[in-house]
Amino acid sequence: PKSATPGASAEHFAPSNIALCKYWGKRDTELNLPVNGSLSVSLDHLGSRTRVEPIDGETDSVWLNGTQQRPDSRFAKRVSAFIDLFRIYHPEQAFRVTTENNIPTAAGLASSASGFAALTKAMNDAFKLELSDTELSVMARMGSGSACRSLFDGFVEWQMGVREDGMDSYALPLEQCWPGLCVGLIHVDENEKSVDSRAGMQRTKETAHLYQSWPMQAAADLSKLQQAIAERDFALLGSVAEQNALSMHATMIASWPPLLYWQPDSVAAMQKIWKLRAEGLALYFTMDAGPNLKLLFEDASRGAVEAQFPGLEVVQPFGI
Ligand code: 2P0
Repeated sequence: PKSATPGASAEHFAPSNIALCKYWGKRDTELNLPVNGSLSVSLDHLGSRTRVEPIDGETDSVWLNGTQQRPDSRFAKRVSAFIDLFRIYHPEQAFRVTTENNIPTAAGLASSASGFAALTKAMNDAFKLELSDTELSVMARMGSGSACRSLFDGFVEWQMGVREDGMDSYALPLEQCWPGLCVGLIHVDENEKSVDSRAGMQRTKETAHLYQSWPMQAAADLSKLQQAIAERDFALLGSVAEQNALSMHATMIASWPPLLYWQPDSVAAMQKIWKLRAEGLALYFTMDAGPNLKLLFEDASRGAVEAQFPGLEVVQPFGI
């Protein structure tokens, strides 16, 4: 950051994102530097709206979905520590931070990604820092790794980088779009998960020998996804995303204590998808650190998919 003026109020929206090649494991836990590159698609209107207002007093006041968070809660401390990164010229300035998510919190729908991305944009305005998109992505990454991807719409690649200071570890939007691509959200279970992604990926890296093969899987999947997007090859996109998600879950299951985010309904949904696919429906899934599946299909199959999964919430990141 160059210079800064005393804080002003600011408000921004950032979309949630679903990774087709997952971020799982850090080479630096302080800076959120990933072991592997990842690639996601942003969820258009689903995400977080975050407002920051300078306030008198010594402590930040953090509100999430209408509820004030205790100052000593993990969430409020994480938000305040993140604002400290922007507060270097005005360390005394406290803020009220208000975040509204229109997605289920902590159910594998990455609300921390959209939340920290929106907060990054709001703090950039509050202190009139005029950071570039790349600098914003670096800052968002330090709040939550996947947040660096939520700065952008459409397909987004997070380049892992090689530098120790992390200045080359940020996300970039891909130029390609894919009209008609659909992401369907199945709500298996919206309860808070017991082990969050941050702890889960650390446990996996420390305890699962299987994790050693993960960087190779991710690197191969990343380049296949780039090819699938460039050639608009849906079978390739779907199959690579599904295998990548299941490979990540294999490393989780091989951790100790084991990390199995699946519920019986998650497995039932997988079996159903595999059966439908065998019958000719072009339908694939991905999953994050939670029990909910995200379906991948194209607009031409939307009617058939919705008939099989009543109540499905469908997002078309690039329109029809
Ligand atoms: C992803 N996940 O690529 C992967 C797939 C969850 C499973 O990025 O510790 O909340 O804040 O950097 O970003 C969720 O991890 O972790 C995540 P931190 P984050 O979407």
